[in-house]
Amino acid sequence: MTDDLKELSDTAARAIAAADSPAALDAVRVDLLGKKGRLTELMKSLGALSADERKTRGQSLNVLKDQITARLDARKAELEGAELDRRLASESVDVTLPPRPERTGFIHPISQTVDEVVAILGDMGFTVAEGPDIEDDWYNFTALNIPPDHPARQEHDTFYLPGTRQSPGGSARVVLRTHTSPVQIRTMMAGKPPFRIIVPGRTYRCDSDATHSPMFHQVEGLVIDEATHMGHLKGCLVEFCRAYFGIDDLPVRFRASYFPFTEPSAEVDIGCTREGGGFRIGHGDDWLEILGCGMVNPKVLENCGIDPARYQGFAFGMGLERIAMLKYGIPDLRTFYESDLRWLRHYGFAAVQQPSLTGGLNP
Ligand code: 2NL
Repeated sequence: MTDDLKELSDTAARAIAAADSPAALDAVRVDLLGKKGRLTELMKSLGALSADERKTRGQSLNVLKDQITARLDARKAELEGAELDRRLASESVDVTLPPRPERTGFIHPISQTVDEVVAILGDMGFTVAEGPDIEDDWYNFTALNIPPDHPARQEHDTFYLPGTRQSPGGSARVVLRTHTSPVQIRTMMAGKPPFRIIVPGRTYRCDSDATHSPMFHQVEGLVIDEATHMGHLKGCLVEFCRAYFGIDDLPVRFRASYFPFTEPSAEVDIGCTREGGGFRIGHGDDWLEILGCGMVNPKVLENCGIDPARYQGFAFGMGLERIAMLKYGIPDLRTFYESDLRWLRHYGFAAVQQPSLTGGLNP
């Protein structure tokens, strides 16, 4: 290679190494190999040479061109790699960042309420159990000691689906569950005591007006063990009410009641003051009913194959819409199912923080 070509090779190498961006490198390429590039011009001047000179110089120019092209390619790959590293570093997704104010998703108050109830009762040792919405009348009524002529069993009150199926009591009619209790029946039949479960879920009744929806939600709880007594029921539910409403000294009273599946049975009221058309929860001379409970009827245990001489326990049930409306001041039951985004933005919850006793039920 002649001196002038060696010099061009060196300048080219320096210019390529000095190019610090793909654009700068492209400018170097054009300056060397473009239509009017320095190497291109040298190629053009070959025509003026003798055949012999043209051959040797032509070979040298081709070697130089290959060398420059290789250097350009290598530098290009280097710059692109660095550029990619820069982008990966600056554009990486930080999954721990809190959501921006423009977040659009909200947790529905029913889901929030389920999460809160699960956080409180989960802390006491309950686990969540689930079961089918489509049941039969043995699991939904018979096993629960609800007599054959009970009004709740009438077509008028319960959604019956076509057909029958085989169930532990023989042939049974297919129904949409009217409470979540059949899940507790299934849990007791499938396992061995002790049981400590809560069952949140959808329930269905033929009822539709300002305060009743044909589909609504319940959460029920069940504790079965060898020495479980009414003191446990009271302690558990007083603690639950106070934690759920966030009022340490919330007045709670147990009022005798009747359910076929519990004996004795009670309804639980919390203290409130009525003022104007509404009320304030926490103190005062009035009471507001919020749940039903009782000691599980021995007949129910027997129906599930559990020896009532050895095991006993308590159960409770409440409407999720009702306790959500009371806590969050939602005035109309029907709005829960209208899927109105303005309503959800108003009553919904941020989709970040799960309710917990330590982190807060509704942070
Ligand atoms: C209410 C009252 C209640 C139960 C539900 C239950 C379940 C089994 C056995 C015994 Cl498997 N009891 N559940 C007990 C008492 C009350 O619900 O007012 N619910 C909205």
